[in-house]
Amino acid sequence: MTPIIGMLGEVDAEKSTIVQTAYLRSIENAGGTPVLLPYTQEKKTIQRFVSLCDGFVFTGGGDVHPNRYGEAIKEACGTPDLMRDELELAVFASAYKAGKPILAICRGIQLVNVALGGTLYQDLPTEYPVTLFHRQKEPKFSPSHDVEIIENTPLHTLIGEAKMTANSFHHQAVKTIGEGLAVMAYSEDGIIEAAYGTESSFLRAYQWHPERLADKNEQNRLLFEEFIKACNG
Ligand SMILES: [Mn+2]
Repeated sequence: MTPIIGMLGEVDAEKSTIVQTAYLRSIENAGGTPVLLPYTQEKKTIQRFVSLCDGFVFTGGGDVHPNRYGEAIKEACGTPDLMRDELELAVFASAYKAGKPILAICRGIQLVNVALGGTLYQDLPTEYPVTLFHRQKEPKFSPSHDVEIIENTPLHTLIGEAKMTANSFHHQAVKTIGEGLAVMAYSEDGIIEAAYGTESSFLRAYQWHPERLADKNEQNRLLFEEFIKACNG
């Protein structure tokens, strides 16, 4: 039986839930069966969804509201996604407590970091001396800046190299890291690009979009294969 992977997608103004096919294809290619949680405020639905799924993917999208990490919203912050914040923080708390594998991508790393007590840069260009374009102009399937992998981390064990290929579509990033998380990759200009859970359950979080690279790039494909393997365990 293939593991059932619970997908957290974008919620639009009409409360429709959307997930981009690149995420679904990456999960399917790695051997998982994706299912999407439609937007809900119903606690029972969330609990049943968490018990049903073998693992969870928190996908990209809009900004987490800064009040979730104790800051007033600044002008350069994007429009916060309040419905997603509420739903995803509830799903994360429940899934994390249950010890189920979690893969967090782009907004996902930010959401997970905030859920674990960390903070974010609300807007990199106005708050951090970036020297790279973290909002690349090239298409999503084109690599941009590499990331530098820290030794003695799960990513280093998985990839077996000091660098890997990434793309970059973010204006926010992790500022202070949450409790139970540790950094496993930085960009050349010092932005946290990947983190993992140091507690017992499998938790991997990436600031870039591996789902857009996995088709053609073995390193990025491995991220999904590692996750699905954990969900099978
Ligand atoms: Mn980046």
